[in-house]
Amino acid sequence: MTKAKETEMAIGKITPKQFKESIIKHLNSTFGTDINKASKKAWWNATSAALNEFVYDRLSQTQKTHFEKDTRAVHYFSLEFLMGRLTGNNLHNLGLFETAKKALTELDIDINTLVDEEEDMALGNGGLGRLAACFIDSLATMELPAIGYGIHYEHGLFRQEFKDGHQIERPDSWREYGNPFEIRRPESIQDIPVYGYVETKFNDAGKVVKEWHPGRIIKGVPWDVPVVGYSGKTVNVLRLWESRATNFFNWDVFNSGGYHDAHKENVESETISKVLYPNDETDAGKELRLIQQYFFCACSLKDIIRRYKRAHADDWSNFSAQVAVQLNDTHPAIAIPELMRILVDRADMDWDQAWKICRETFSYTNHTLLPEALEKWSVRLFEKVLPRHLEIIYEINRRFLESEVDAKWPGDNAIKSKLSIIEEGHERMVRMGNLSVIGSNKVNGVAEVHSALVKSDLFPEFNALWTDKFTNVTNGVTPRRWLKACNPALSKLIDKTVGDQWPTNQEILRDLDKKADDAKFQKAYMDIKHENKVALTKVIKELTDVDVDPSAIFDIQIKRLHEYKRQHLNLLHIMALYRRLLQNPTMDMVPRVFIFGAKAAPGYKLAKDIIYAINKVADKVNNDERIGGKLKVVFLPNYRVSLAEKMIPAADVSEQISTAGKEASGTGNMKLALNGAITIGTLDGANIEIAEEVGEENVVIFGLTVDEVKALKKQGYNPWDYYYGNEEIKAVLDWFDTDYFTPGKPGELSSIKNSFLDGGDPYLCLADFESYSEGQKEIEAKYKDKKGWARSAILNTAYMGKFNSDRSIQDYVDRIWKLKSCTVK
Ligand code: 8GP
Repeated sequence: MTKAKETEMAIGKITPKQFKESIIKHLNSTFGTDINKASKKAWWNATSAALNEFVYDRLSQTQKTHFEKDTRAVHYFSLEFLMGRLTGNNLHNLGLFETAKKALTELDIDINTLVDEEEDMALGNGGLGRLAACFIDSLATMELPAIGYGIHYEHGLFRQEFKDGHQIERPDSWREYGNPFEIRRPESIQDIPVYGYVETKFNDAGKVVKEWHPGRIIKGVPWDVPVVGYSGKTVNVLRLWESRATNFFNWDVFNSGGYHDAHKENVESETISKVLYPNDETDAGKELRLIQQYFFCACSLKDIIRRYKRAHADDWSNFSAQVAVQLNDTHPAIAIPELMRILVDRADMDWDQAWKICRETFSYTNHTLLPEALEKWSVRLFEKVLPRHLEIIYEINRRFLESEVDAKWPGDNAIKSKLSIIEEGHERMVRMGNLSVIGSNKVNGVAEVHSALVKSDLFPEFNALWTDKFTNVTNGVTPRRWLKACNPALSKLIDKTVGDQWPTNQEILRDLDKKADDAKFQKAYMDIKHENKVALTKVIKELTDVDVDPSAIFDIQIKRLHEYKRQHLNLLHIMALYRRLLQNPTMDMVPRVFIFGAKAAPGYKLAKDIIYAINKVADKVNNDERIGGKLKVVFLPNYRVSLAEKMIPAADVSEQISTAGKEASGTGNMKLALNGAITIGTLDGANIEIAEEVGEENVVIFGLTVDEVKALKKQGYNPWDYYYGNEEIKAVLDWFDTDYFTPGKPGELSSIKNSFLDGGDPYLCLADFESYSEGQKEIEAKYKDKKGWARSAILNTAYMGKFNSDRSIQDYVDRIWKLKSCTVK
């Protein structure tokens, strides 16, 4: 049976006419309007409600089956889930997209306009959060029992605007007018303690016990977002916790005239789920952040235990056989001492037995090696917010150092202090990375090279202690969202060529290689690329008022703004190209549009300066008639999942130019290559594996390798050598000090030049510049060979099977979770 057929059976047959009737019914009886006066939002709401009829049915079937079969499940703990929009995704996964499209067309509504009504669910910053979203899509698609746990932020990642080229942050109010894809579950509310003190006392049996007297209780209200697997058979949930005050209103205080005081506790409690921290790869280090982490972990563990007890009562012996918890980075590491607290203090379990359960339950994924991202909390703060957890951490640490470390390195205090969860120093700190490794059963990095560096550079002693603990799971992306839904024309061409089974078995795309040299197929493939570029051209015009030519090379860099990702290396090269054009306006050059999308953390000054510089260079270049439109630069504001879905299908070139050793994996690199963009990249993260899979002749690799970066740093890197050694670099850097791009305001861009020179160029942009510039020439030469380019693009689509999130999830299942799929009737 084909997948399409199975889907049809799973959700029951529904005709466009029936779907249309359902939409009208919801318009009338759910939203109190009618087809004559419904707003766009009302149409979208009614369509979502019609769609949800199928979702809820499958959701309860799934939950019933998992309960009856008492399945082992994985619980994905993540502070971030960058879901994007759900309407189109859920329609596709249920096999209802075409049906809905027809139904809406009959109602004179364009489905693409309709789905644009949905705000992105931007409960994440970047790679880590989007990976979590791809993973829960795969888990449901592969019919694996799984729950995502996170925070129901009232405001997701800020909305970015540009004002005179500067980034301005505005609040994101994604659910201001409600959101049809979440269900509040008041029946599963949890009470969470924080602050207070610990009392040591004797219990009736004369044993020393600890009692935590919390200073405050916060209420956790769960919201469930259904996660619809492709084919719609399994619908798992993403459970997100909203914080509320327990004493909703303090009437005593209110009656005595203290209105503000009465509100105070309310406000403080609700602040916890108010807003997502907008930092990507940096540590916020704030009290509220620690409370956020504890709040969602504690709610989730209570929820898991409540569910476990329904089937197993007070028998804990099966707990770790039933429950796997994956810690998405160290952010949820506090779950480890929390489970210990529940087992030892509440369930009265003996320490060793509790510790065994903990270690069997948790696993930890590391997503970055950047030191500024490795979380540490001051002992002082811990003592204030989570006093009992601090004691438990001390005890975990004492036992670990005295038994395991001392057995391996007897008397070696240097190693002990390195592996200790507590960092001694001026301010004593709790190292969440060490806690995560010590309390987990497996630790994984997210691409081969990254996992190797986790072992060799980040945790070498831990690796010596437990070699089997460390493993790799290379990231992946869901082809349902990142090809089928976002690139419908290419998907149809693929369906026609290799059949329609590829969304659940991406290896099938490999068969496209037979068509890579077929002139007719090449034309069809490149025509679609062109149409996607035309569509993006309109978006660019709308967002920036810049006209770009769809026959130019669309060269795209989309990712968070960070020095290590080197958007400023891209900028240096753009300025060099511009300069070459000014010196030689008749220079033979394929017109190129450089397209950026990136948000900078609000407190990251240099990142914001880079955005400003790109915008200023763009203004100048785009309006300079001397260069005859050969070069355009656009920075699209408010980069987010839904904008990525419009940009990726239109990309010719994918910029993956991080300093080698810094980008753990990257996932945008995978989405772009899957949609036929040619990568220009360093040998970093998953780029290395992409090059292996698609073939070195179908990517352009440049720059220093991980080992060369290390060697250069060791030998002493001096950016001034490149400044004085390369006339073009010098000229471009000096340009930043002038007012050429900021008329009347010289020096506005100097911070960028300074970062390269006085700042020491920590990410080696100058060292890699020449090689990058050569790489860009290679891109251009390749592009001129139309047939060769089409072949490479097709082979990129064909050979990306490995980077499918279903494969990643299968690796997690095999190497870490040992989970079995479960068919839902
Ligand atoms: C990112 C990595 O930078 C990226 O290479 C990788 O593909 C992605 O994780 C998924 O594994 N890391 C983060 O987004 C990250 O560390 N963010 C945390 C601070 C929020």
